[in-house]
Amino acid sequence: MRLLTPVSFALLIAAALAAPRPDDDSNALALLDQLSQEASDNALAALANTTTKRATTCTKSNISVRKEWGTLSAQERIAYTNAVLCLQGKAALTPTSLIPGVRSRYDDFVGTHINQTLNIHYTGTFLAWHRYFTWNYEQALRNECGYTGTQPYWNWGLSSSNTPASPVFDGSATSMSGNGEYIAGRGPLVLALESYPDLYLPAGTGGGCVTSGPFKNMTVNLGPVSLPLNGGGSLTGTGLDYNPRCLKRDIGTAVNQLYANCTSIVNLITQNNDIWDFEMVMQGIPGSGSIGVHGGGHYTIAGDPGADVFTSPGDPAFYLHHSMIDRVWWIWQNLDLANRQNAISGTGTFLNYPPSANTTLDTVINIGYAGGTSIAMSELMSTTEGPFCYTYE
Ligand SMILES: *[C@@H]1O[C@H](CO)[C@@H](O)[C@H](O)[C@H]1NC(C)=O
Ligand SMILES: *[C@@H]1O[C@H](CO)[C@@H](O)[C@H](O)[C@H]1NC(C)=O
Ligand SMILES: *[C@@H]1O[C@H](CO)[C@@H](O)[C@H](O)[C@H]1NC(C)=O
Ligand SMILES: *[C@@H]1O[C@H](CO)[C@@H](O)[C@H](O)[C@H]1NC(C)=O
Ligand SMILES: *[C@@H]1O[C@H](CO)[C@@H](O)[C@H](O)[C@H]1NC(C)=O
Ligand SMILES: *[C@@H]1O[C@H](CO)[C@@H](O)[C@H](O)[C@H]1NC(C)=O
Ligand SMILES: [Cu+2]
Repeated sequence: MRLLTPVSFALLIAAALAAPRPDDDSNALALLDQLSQEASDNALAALANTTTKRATTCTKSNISVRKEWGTLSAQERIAYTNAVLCLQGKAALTPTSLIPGVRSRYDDFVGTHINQTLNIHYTGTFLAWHRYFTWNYEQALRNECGYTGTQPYWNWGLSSSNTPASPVFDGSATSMSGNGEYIAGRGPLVLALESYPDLYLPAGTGGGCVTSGPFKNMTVNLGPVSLPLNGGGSLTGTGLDYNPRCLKRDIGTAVNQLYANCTSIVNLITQNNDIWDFEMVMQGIPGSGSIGVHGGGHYTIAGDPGADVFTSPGDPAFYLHHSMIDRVWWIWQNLDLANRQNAISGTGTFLNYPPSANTTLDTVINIGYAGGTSIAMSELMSTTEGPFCYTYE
């Protein structure tokens, strides 16, 4: 038997005191596991099917498996955060003549996301672009920082009854760092989207600089570009200028529970047969009052840059969140590969404003200096074809 340290004992008490998971959400957690298992079985069957499989070097014996943060050993988690710190210490590839504020290889990813924000959210490329972006980040950790693991994900449903106690955010040495310092008297986050009513989200229990865990000394260099009202921080022109500041978070259980619980994940997967419905419900249909699981994860982290749609990859937790977004898409696709593998809907601009051409399998995307090459959507639809060779557990 392992002895509990005072810290883990305190966390156990905190977890026990937290609101218990409602029974229906426990059922949804079991259902989500089941859907994921079915998706995994189908993905591996498709990989073994020589009739349909494209020529690729990905095989069942060398496919890599992405795992939930809480299932990784302490050593594996620390190897991951060490690799992220390594990336933050390496020189940027982006010329400062293009993005003056970049100071690290890590910032290449943040800068690219800022630069392309209005062409990669509420667009036909949203899911595939972020799949490619997150994969290239994983590759950079592996190829440039000696990381030998895979990109972990944060299953939001596991933390929805007590987010700050989650192994992702508990502030321990094996977490992705904890909450920001508590700042009293803040109002709700106000999300404003032109011509739609404002959306109010309950403030979290932080608001200030992150004070614990591997990223407590981290400096955020780029952005912010567009923080919600009460989001903390201030604008610096384009967001591409050098603006060093601490990493702020405003983690709270309320947003996690309202928008990214197990039931919301299962409903998203099972109640949306059409790709348009699936990706809109996932991101929150404007005017519906919902921010979807995508917004749910982002605004659970919140803070600066977490609550800024443009600069959000400036918080390292972004990549665990987007790996889960990718996993949910992967589950949805693999439950009906024949109809969903290559399903695309949407255009090249945010909510089609200004109007632009429909995204198709031939649409080419890029992730700038973050890495990779320009690549067609058709290469990004399967996690075992094109550049990819991974699955989820
Ligand atoms: C391979 O895919 C084809 C076409 O979808 C299907 O008819 C066949 O049953 C699959 N084979 C196996 C072994 O699953
Ligand atoms: C997987 O293994 C095959 C041989 O079984 C090899 O040809 C291929 O390069 C490997 N692919 C990856 C992505 O490691
Ligand atoms: C933060 O920086 C201080 C001073 O450089 C250092 O002593 C400390 O170990 C660092 N903490 C972490 C978690 O990196
Ligand atoms: C779970 O999420 C759904 C939809 O996102 C929401 O309607 C429901 O109220 C949430 N459950 C709890 C306990 O907040
Ligand atoms: C773009 O997609 C919409 C929705 O699927 C469709 O109605 C429209 O005809 C498409 N436009 C073109 C030019 O293909
Ligand atoms: C920003 O995006 C534009 C195209 O939208 C591209 O031409 C430019 O190279 C990008 N800049 C960087 C630094 O990626
Ligand atoms: Cu994004």
